[in-house]
Amino acid sequence: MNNKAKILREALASQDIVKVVGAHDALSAIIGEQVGFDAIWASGLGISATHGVPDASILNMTEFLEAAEVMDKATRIPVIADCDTGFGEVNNVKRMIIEYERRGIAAVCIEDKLFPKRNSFLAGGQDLADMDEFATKIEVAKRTQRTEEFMVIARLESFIAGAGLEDALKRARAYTDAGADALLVHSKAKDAEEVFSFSTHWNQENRKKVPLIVVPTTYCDVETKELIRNQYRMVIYANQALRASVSSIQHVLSNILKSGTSKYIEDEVAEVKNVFNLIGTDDLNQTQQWYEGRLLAYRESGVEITR
Ligand code: SPV
Ligand code: MG
Repeated sequence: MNNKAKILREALASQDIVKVVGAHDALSAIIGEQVGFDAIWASGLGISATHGVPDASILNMTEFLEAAEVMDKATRIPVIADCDTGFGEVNNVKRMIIEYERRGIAAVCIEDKLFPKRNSFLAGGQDLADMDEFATKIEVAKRTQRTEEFMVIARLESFIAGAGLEDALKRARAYTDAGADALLVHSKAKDAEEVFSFSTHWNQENRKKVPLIVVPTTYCDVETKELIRNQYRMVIYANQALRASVSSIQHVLSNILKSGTSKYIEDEVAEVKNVFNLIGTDDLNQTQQWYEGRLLAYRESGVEITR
């Protein structure tokens, strides 16, 4: 059984909307969990950025998987892995599913663009994958998974590529028929009209009702209650943690150099104690204390530790 996938499915079944935060490393995932998000999005952009490379299929599957696993191990909430286009063709998707599922990742998301993909917000055109080829990737993914709970999310890039609502709906039908457990409807519009037009049309169709997911980056003024009203069941704040750390580090470091002291930014940065708490230092100390007490007890009783 995949416990975290079960948790994710239960959240989808019981909550109005599942709130997911994009993370780029273990620490951002820990903070996301601490402030109350339901799940982690192991962001392709975030992981690429922490490696200092563009979000353009530069890192390989193993590098993305390791980063997602680090986030998973550091938290108790489910991790949804951004797997770009599935790292290649159908046999790459097959291996991807085996590896991600084995490491306890709750869900993977693949997008219907061509390899090598480019980040959806980059200027210039985007090349969509052939619909039937992508549907077959989804089908092979679902046939490959070993646990019932593991989820495969199909990401629709029709709006990103400028292909429009009809294309998005047609692809959504093909991908859900192929077994997709959820649909991520991506958009880089300035408002949520596009993604809302999709959900309105999609929900009018008498089809399998898979959960719909949004990533409100460019239409950042949309509110959770509007997403719920428009039948979205999961929201991913994909890159706000990454952008927050970039702007904060830029501000703090340049201030230190400019002013020749770190005193002006001292009140703005987290205390070291706060960092210690986030990375489980209390637990480490407790284990050490327990160990020392135990050792003393053995020594005083004269019994040798044999186990
Ligand atoms: C990511 O976080 O890598 C995503 C979401 O795929 S976005 O960059 O917003 O397209
Ligand atoms: Mg991505």
